[in-house]
Amino acid sequence: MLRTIPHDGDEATETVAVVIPTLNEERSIGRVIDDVPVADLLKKGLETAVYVIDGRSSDNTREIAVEKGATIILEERQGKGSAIQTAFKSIDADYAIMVDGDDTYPIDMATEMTCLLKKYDVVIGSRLKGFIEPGAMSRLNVLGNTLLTLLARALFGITVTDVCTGLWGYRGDAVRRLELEAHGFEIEADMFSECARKGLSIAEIPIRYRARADHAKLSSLRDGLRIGAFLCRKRLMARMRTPAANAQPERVRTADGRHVALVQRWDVRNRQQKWTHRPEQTNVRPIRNHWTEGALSDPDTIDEQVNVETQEMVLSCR
Ligand SMILES: Nc1nc2c(ncn2[C@@H]2O[C@H](COP(=O)(O)OP(=O)(O)OP(=O)(O)O)[C@@H](O)[C@H]2O)c(=O)[nH]1
Ligand SMILES: [Mg+2]
Repeated sequence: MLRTIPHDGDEATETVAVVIPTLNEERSIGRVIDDVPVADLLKKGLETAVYVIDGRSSDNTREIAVEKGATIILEERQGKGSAIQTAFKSIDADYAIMVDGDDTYPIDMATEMTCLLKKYDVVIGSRLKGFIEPGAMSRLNVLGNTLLTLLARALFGITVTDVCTGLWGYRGDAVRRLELEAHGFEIEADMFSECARKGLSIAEIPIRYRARADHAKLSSLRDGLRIGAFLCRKRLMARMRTPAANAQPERVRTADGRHVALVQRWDVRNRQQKWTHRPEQTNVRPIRNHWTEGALSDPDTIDEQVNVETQEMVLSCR
């Protein structure tokens, strides 16, 4: 059930779900919920619902979250990834913003993120492109995050600068297309590789990263190695799952509201899964006659492109 934070005035036409995974975050959860820019979002026509996906906290996390107007979803299974999977299956909103509950990420940037989500499927808040406050991230973690990001880029061919960030924004359609499997701290690597596999367009905004008031649940070395191994496994599995020549067409809505039938194709050169329309099943005609490499991050060419060699038409699925 969707429970929205009360507001006065402006009319909302779309919805945004703010998703916060928590495990014993009583020291910070109140501030995170307070910082959700409900009024600003409403001015942009967005009604906000805050969901706290709690993994059996033994402190007052849930009580505080309820007091602040959030909806609690209890996740019995362990791990941040389990919480995110449950949230993404339960919510049905036009946009979803995922943010950690330890008050280290600027959730007040949600409005800016939803603006970008009008053009992109996914927005990532990048700490490494932004500013890391003193004491917020150890040198080991800076190194680990940088190495994991370079690995993700090399494996999936998409340029992002902070693959492990805890601040992500999604269009609702994009959330429904993710096939997530990670239960622990590999969830961001899973989200990233799914975005790559599904050919979703990704934008980044630089963010300020704050220090945690409490101790972290993540273990730098153990979880870092797990995340690296997860990225490699996902890449290998993606290779084995291709090409999907006999895949069933899927009906999706493009940015301008049309419905088109798409089938999966494997784009060997870019090592990514693309979505290719079947001309006989749609009335969509190519609007461009060139292939733009790296176009995943270009808002002006993202909607429809044609590979002149194969005559495949690639659409972003919004
Ligand atoms: N539901 C649920 N949430 C969790 C679990 N483990 C961690 N979280 C939440 O996931 C978010 C990220 O966890 P952190 O411990 O901050 O991990 P991190 O941000 O990667 O590590 P730091 O940079 O050291 O803070 C926080 O809001 C946690 O409360 C879990 O088992 N279940
Ligand atoms: Mg944290």
